[in-house]
Order: sequence, then C-alpha cells, then structure tokens
Amino acid sequence: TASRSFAAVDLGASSGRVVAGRIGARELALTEVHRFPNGGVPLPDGLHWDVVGLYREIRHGLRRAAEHAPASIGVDSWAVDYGLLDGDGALLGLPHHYRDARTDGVAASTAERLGADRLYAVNGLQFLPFNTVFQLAAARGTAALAAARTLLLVPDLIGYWLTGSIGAEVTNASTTGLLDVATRSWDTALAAEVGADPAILPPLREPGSPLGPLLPEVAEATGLDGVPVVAVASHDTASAVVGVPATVPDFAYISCGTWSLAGLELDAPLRTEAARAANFTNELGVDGTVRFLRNVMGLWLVNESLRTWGMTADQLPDLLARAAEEPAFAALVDPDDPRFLPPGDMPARIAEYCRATGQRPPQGHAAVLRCVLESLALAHRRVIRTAARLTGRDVSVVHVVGGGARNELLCQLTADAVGLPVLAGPVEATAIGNLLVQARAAGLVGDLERMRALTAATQQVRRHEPSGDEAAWAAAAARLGWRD
Ligand code: LFR
Repeated sequence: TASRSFAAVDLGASSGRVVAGRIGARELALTEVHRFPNGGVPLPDGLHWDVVGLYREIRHGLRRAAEHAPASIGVDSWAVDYGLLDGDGALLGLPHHYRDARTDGVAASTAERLGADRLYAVNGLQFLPFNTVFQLAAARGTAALAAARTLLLVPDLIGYWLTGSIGAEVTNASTTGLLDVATRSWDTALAAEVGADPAILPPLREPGSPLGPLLPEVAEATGLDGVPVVAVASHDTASAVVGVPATVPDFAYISCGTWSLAGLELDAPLRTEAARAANFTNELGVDGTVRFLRNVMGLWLVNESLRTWGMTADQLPDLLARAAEEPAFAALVDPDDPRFLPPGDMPARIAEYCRATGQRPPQGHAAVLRCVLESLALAHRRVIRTAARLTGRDVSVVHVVGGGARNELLCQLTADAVGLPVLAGPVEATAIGNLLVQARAAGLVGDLERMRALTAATQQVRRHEPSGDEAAWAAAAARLGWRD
C-alpha cells in the first residue's frame, strides 16, 4: 500500500504542536508545521489553561497541515484536566490547571473518606492530588459544576470544537479516577459520591474510532474539507508509549518532558497492596495494554528554575555543559516532594529542601541543575527497579522518549543510576504515537510490535551505556531513604 499523510495535534503543558506525518510500510517522516507556547494563566479564581487560545493555534496549525493533505486528524494532550459544557454546549469557564491549589487538602481528605484502597481497587491510579476525581471534589458546590451537563477532557473538548462530537477517549478517561480500570467503563457511583452528576460523563470511545468530519466552518477555515478527526490514544503519555521504538519485549520507558513517566507496559492492571503502597498507576493504553508507571516531577524542575532565573531554553545547553563539570552527589532532593508541584521560585524551594534535610544548598545555576538531574536520575532508578520488582519482570533496556531525550546529561545519569543501557529518542514520540494510531485506523500499520518496529527503523536513537558505578548510586539513593 502507498504511504499517506496524517495530522497530529499534540498539546503539552509547556508547548503545543501540529505535526504532519507521512506513514507507509517503511516510512515514518514527520514535519512540524506549527509550534506554540502553553502554560498556566493565573486568574482571580485560580490557575487556568487558555484553551481558547490553544484552539486558535490548533486551527492555524491545521491550515498549514492542509498542504500535506492529511487523511485524518488526531488530538492528544496532558491528562486529568477538563472543561465543563452547559446544556447548550457552551464552555463554562476556562479549565483549571492541574497545578492549581484548589485540591490542596481536599484530595487527601477525599481519598480518606472514599478509602484509598477502594479507589485503587477501582481505578488503579497512583495518588496524585490533581486526579480529576479530586478536582471534582474540590469543585463541589460551584456554580459551574451545578450548571454542567457534560465534562470533556482537554483533547475531547478540542475534538468537540472541531467536529461537534461528544465523547471520552478511554486512555485519557483512565486518568480521571472515575474509570473502572478492569471493565474500562465509568464508575458512576464514585462520580456521584464526589458530588458530580454521573450524567456529565460522556460515552467512552476507543483509540482508532472516528469522531466525524470537521464542522463546516472549521473545514472552510482550515482547508481540510472532508477530513475526519479520529480518536487517538489522547492521553499524551499513552501516545508516547505507542511511539517507543522498542525492539525487545523486556523494555522500560521514560516519557520525559514536563513530567517523567517511568514504568512498564503490562497486559493487565496490577492493583496489589504493594503496588498501591509504592504509588504506582495503572493507566489504560491502546490494544488493552496498561501503563504501569509512576509520575516523577520531571523537567518541570529544570524549566521552572530557568524561568525563575529569567533564562530561556536556548541557554540550557551551555548550562548543561557546566552542570556536567560539577561535583557529583553534592546535594540531592526527592523530585516528587509536594513542595515542588506548584509554580513559583524553584531554586528557592530546592535550597529550602536541602536546608531541611541537612544538606548545603547548591550554589549557582550549574550546581542547581546538577542537583536536579542527579535527583531525577535517582528517581528513575527507583521507579524502574520498583516496577520490575512489583511485576516480577526483567528489564534489559530503558527507552527515554520526549523532550528529555535531547538532554544527554540526564540520559547518561539515568543509564548510570538504573544500571542499564538507555536508548534516547525519538523526541517526538507522542506525535508519532498519535500518527501511528491514525495510520492504523486507515489500515496502514499493524499491531503495537509492528508500529514500534517501524519507529525503530525510521527514527534516530542514541545509546548511553551505564558507567557501572552501582555502589555510588546505591549510596546516593540511600541518602534519600530509597533502598531499591
Ligand atoms: C504528561 C501528563 C502525565 C499526567 C500529567 C498531568 O504530559 O499527561 O501523564 O500525569 O501530564 O496531566
């Protein structure tokens, strides 16, 4: 069969992009047609996403993608956040950002009231204060929630604006906490218990299913008349894991961007008490797979430090070169300490963490960066080793995909810390996963294994061998109280 083009809309917490991809039996070639910044916007009622501004950029990007004559369009984004529609289908205010403080305290008390073990038995999710179920508990009694007739996760909201079709794609729905991970259906009783009318939860759809053609006005404005939107694995992490260029079954992955999502792909959820205690998540992937992983705070720590220093991403390579020369293991932090979650002065919080744990705070930008990258590498080590232990599986290689794959120092430190080879790339794994699921819906590519083989055959991957300094990394992990 001949190759065809597809358009991927991929929204990350710090940037969005529209990518045109040409896919054939031996071809997978990406062209980024539009990129735009994203980030939280503080309003008097909290931290929000400018989804209307994003939608405008998406339309602009789709118009550029039209030159590539895509056969379909797919949309993915970060998870958990949602917009509410009233009975007329109008958006009830801008969606809250998952880093908004309104879940502070509410998340823990809700988990306690509902029973953390009961929640885990249903949804298999790690406790994160921003899981949709806790956001809804925090929104209980608000005018918007009372008026809401439909809840749409961000990619589903964009899909609705593009096509008028209402639904909830299942990989992203699995991050809400309201989906029963075993039956892949909504737990409506749970929704009611946190004060949300279960009727606002839309019908579920699987990756690969069509949403329908663009609305006439959108088709006209973008020049994409007759081009359908197709549901992809709309949780960006689910798409990223599709885009992992694995060639062996015993791989671990780290989807490394704003977050580091580190873990394994399983055939079924693992909801043991040990998995819950280790705060591992079971998010749904394509083809019945499960992402058994943990969120690690990721490059947020780096990006928020740069922002505090008034530096931009193009100054990072120079800073990384200096960080590589800094002494090893001078100061270490637990990247997942809740104090690092909200926006704000990151270096000050790192210093505060160090003082509170009897360490000398890192002095200077390069030392802070060194501290962050070693700490992330240690968290990667801990998560991947714990995942292997909990599942009883061997891991022979770690794939790092996403923007973090560009960060050679982080990839090398991760290889050293985990004690396994790291294969870094592709950077655009999420867009690739988005495009591949569309290509499959069009009958072009086969199962996951074949999709990954195609990615491995066509995309650049850089190999990092571990240094073999296990004793030093074990000692560093022990300083954080980690024994894995
Ligand atoms: C990554 C990601 C993570 C999710 C976090 C918040 O972009 O989707 O998987 O936990 O963002 O939605």
